[in-house]
Amino acid sequence: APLRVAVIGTGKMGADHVRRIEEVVSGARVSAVVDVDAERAKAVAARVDGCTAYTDAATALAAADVDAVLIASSGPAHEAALVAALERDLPVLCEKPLAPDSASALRVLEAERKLGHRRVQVGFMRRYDAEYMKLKSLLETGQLGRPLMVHNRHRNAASPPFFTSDMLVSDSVAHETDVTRWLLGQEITAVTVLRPRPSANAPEDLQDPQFVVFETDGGAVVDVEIFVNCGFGYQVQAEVVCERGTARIGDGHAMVTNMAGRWGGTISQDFIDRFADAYDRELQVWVDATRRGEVTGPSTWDGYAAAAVCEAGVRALNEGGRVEVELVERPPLY
Ligand code: NAD
Ligand code: ISE
Repeated sequence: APLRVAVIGTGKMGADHVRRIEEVVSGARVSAVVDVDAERAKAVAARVDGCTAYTDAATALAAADVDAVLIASSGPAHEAALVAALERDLPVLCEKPLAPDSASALRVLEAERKLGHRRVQVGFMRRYDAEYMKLKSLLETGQLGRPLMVHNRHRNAASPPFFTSDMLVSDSVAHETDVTRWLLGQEITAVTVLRPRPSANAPEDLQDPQFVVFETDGGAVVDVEIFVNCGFGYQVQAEVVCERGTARIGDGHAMVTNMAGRWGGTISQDFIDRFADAYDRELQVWVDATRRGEVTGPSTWDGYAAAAVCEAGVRALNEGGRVEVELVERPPLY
């Protein structure tokens, strides 16, 4: 029987994940949707056969026809939904960030540790992007030697109205914290944030762009250009510089056209388009693992580590200088 999923949060990501489960992923269907905005939940439920709309997550998770949970509400709402799901021992796919701060992430970690087995996968979907997967495989062969540096560029066409300077780090660079830890297999130990003079095209008072530097416990140095009002499109690039060579992804040259004395191509305009395949693969892998009774992918530990790095990053942004990352001891469960 298909996995019956409750989707919590039916905004931009939640609604897209409902469509994905119904139309793309095999072995699952959406049996419940939850949103504090009742009308929004009802509108999404109306598009799916046998789907009930709720306004309260705990009520939905108590329903008899819910086997698993996908959390796509706003970051600050994640902890309550995660704890409610863990109390019922339900498998969870939780959109990034796991939690908005490290204390909140630690409470989730503690709830899962008490349960005694992993139940949570965090939605760091870049691990399922074909280009990032290729890059990771190449690094694992060892052909390039030891990674010394990573250069990342993370550009959004425009930031949403609620975006703050802190969110460039906590919401956007959150992805590069996970990419760094996953690609290098190292923890991030310190963060520094430089603040170029803001773009005239950024909303007033938004520190955009920013230049973030990570140091790792393996001695690597990683930089991230985060620019969320670049205007021209959505671009995510990564170049790993190793002892014997370099590898770069994200140039987006799927098709190059030649016309009228020029060559060129198009640029994605948002993450829904750029990472469509990654989200599809992420959900299919989650559904398949869940049906086998397994938990794979980015863990609660990965979500906690990202939260701790982002917290240090926000401090570095606001206080200046280099801020060290303090992690608790890694529990044996992870
Ligand atoms: P959104 O604002 O469009 O949607 C969030 C929805 O959650 C809203 O409909 C809101 O009413 C609802 N909500 C808020 N609190 C709730 C609660 N307590 N219970 C139920 N519903 C609640 O935001 P979004 O862009 O869809 O982002 C949702 C999540 O996805 C965030 O965690 C965000 O960081 C993440 N996200 C991930 C990616 C990615 O690339 N992986 C991209 C964008 C957003
Ligand atoms: C958003 O929440 C995401 O997760 C996107 O992947 C990222 O590019 C964007 O900057 C974030 O705000």
